Amino acid sequence: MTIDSTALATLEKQAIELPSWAFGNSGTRFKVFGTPGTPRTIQEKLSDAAKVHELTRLAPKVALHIPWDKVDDYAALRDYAANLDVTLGTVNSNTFQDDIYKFGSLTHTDAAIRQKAIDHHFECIDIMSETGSRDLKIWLADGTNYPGQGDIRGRQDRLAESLEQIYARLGDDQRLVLEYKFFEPAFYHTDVPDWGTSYAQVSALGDKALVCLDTGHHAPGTNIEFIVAQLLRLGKLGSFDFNSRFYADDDLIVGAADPFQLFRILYEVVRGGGLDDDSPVAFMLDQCHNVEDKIPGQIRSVLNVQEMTARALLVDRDALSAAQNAGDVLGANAILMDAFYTDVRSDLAAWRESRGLPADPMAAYAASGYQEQIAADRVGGQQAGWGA
Ligand code: PSV
Ligand code: MN
Ligand code: MN
Repeated sequence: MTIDSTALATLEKQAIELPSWAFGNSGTRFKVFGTPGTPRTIQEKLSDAAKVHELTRLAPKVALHIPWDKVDDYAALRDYAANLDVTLGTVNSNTFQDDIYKFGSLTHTDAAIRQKAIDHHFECIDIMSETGSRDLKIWLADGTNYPGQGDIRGRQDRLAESLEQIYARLGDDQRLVLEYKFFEPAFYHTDVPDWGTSYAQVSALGDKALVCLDTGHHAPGTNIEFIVAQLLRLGKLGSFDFNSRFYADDDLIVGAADPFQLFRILYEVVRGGGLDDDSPVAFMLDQCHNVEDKIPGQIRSVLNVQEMTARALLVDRDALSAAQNAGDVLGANAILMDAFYTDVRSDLAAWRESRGLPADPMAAYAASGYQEQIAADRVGGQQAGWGA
């Protein structure tokens, strides 16, 4: 099986947004290991992200997290990014690290605290207007640890009211994506635990509100591709946070833990029109690199998405639906598996070369001298997030 020209045209347009925080040092609650060359500023994070894009042409946008990436002049940051041939993407809000949000943010019982959280989102929307970003991504740590601790129903109602105010502030070309996560940091209940809750909340808001699906935010065994198919069918899949997991919200390199799952997800994306020109779906990474180098970690990630997209595009959909309609269980399964088992790496390498890109972006990065340069230039790099 080879990748045909229609598939190559789709692959050529593929864009995967990188998270600024992936370039900072991160770790577990046990230890954050430092890495030579870690960026000290958002400008340095942008230049690292631009390197990933330069070598792959897959990563033209960088997502910001506020306040981690706060600056005085966002118009200047926008220009800075443009000079590096990248643009500023999704703005992620953050109501999970301040003491006042200990018992919730948009769901809090105290109207003054809810207002503070709403104001933070207003600030994010103002930033989006300056950076030219389309999407506001909201992930809430809100939830409880013990049965009875909070009024689950009341919290939903307050969430809906808070989101309504944030939604009303969006510009015509701006959107809100609501991310769900089944647990953590709250362990008994989370206020937006699943796609159904996110869907119910964003549906009440309007067309500019959609669901964000983070692949690491489901219970083990969840059929994520089914959720993808359903949200695409409903026109409410706004974005992906791609990463992979073995156990909880591991934030490992996408496609590392279960390449087949990534293939199945991307097949449903293709099937549901998620790669079409008018698709509402934004593709983002939400990863942290605890022990591996960050820039090659991001290069590996976007290449994994590209490879699995290429394999998903190889599925012979006519033959598949014929087999499905004929009740040919094993035939249909074989058609899907044939595409999954096709190694597209050498075809993609040749295609990259034909476009003036390195055949092997990982090797090209290692040979570029960039890592040595940043290690020498940057002293005292940042932690992802909290140290930023
Ligand atoms: C929460 O686990 C999450 O996936 C959200 O997207 C946050 O904004 C992100 O991680 C960064 O910590
Ligand atoms: Mn996420
Ligand atoms: Mn997460």
